[in-house]
Amino acid sequence: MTSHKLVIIGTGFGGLGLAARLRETGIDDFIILEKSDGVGGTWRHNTYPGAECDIASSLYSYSFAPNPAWDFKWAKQPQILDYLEGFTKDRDLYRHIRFGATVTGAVYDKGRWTVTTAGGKTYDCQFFVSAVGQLHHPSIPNIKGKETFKGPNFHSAQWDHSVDLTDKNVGVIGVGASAAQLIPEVAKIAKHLTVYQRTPNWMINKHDRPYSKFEKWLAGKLPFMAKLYRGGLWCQGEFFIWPVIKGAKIRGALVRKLNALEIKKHVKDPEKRSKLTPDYAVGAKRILLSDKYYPAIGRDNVTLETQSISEIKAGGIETADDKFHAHDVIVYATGFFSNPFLKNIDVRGEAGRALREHWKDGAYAYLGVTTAGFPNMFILYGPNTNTGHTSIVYKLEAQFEHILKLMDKTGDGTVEVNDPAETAFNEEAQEKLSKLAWAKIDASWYKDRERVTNNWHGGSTEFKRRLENPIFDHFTFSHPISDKSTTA
Ligand code: N01
Repeated sequence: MTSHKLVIIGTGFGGLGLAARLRETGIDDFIILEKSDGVGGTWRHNTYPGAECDIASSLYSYSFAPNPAWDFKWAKQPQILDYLEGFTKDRDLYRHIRFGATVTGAVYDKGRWTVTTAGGKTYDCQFFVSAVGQLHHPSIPNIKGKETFKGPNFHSAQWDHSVDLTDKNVGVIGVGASAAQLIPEVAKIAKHLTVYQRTPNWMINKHDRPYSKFEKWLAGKLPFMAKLYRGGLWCQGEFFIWPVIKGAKIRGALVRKLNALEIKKHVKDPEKRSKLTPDYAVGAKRILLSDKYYPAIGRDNVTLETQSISEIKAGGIETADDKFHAHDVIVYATGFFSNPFLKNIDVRGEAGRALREHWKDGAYAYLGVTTAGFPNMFILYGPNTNTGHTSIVYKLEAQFEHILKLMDKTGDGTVEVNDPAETAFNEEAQEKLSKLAWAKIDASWYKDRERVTNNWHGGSTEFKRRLENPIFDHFTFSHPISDKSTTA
């Protein structure tokens, strides 16, 4: 067993960014446990055709590591992975990472955490940080007969690149953000593509384009211009999409109008058009951005099937109207287990309390980062920190500063959020969330049963302000030498 100041799980944007900030503040005694064989997290695993970001890359990147070389406004997955790999190298983080280390448990006892991996290795640390993200475990629905299908079948996040879809009959189940990116690519080469849609999405144009050489030069030579541009992208999310989620009537109507115009422009078949139009509040599910989805659905070789799937058979899919759709390949674009958080990791806090028991009615945490009963544990991109309108990387940076400030105040001791402060925060968050579009739909990956467990209740300015200015009175700091506690 080795001992460290921190053990972090995960090398996505969260784990790598915190690691870089730790080093900048002079903390070098940490390791990052990564179950994969390389860095990047979701940007390593999601390699499906068409994978790219749906938040513009100048904003979906670290403010302290701008990249003037983005080829497109919304970078493609390989370039985002390159960015993260380059960042890891530039910041000399590789020596901190232990690859092939799947964390299975973490136990707190008397001011220290013991973190265990599937290989049986243990690591002792003062601070335990989860940076495993919210969209990590692919979800394949338990559809009757799915194991009987004879052809290749895989999840969008586990794309089998050995399978050539050219001239094949393909079925894609799901129409979320991943499906919206992969369907146009599959439609181009498949003989026939059947898209199984349960709930349509509100979708608007991305207006993607490559950056010119001059723009890249400008971003590299005049960082001030690049910052201004980043600020402009941030404003679009904050002042156009966020009000829609809050229920702004005119902006909501504009999204509906833009959506209807795009469907009309690209889809000639009236039946397909009506199937594509959502009947729920704009913003209740993620508003998707795509220039390519409706043109793909409008193609003659694409069927939009809205009958529910009753059974998967050896040669294809049967729908509730007893129709059989023959398929050579089935793709599950069916999303992720966003709940429970920290799935498959047995986390035990004070007195052996299990995190999964603590969160049995749905995950919550004070400002999304700390939870009572689990001292010296920090969660990056934890409960109620997601967003439907801006960059997660922007929000992660505020979480890094929150953690660094708490660590600084803690010194060699322990820090734990006070239960009343956490309860008050959760009540405030749930009260505000109940008025937003996300609460106005029965199910989405943002929710665990009735509660919106994944998303933040306000704008990102408020998030940044609250996270970066921790109220120390909301925490109990214990100091090992005097063994005295300071509380509010
Ligand atoms: O997953 P989803 P995703 N039968 O949960 C359907 C991020 N992301 O991987 O809506 C039939 O959104 C399900 O139907 P319904 C982004 O934050 C980012 O696409 O539940 N269908 C839905 O259509 C995004 O929000 C990027 O009725 C079934 C689909 O599967 C998040 O990841 C790119 C079904 C799942 O959609 C998740 O997106 C991609 C069943 N039994 C993703 N079960 C970026 O660009 C599920 N479905 C940054």
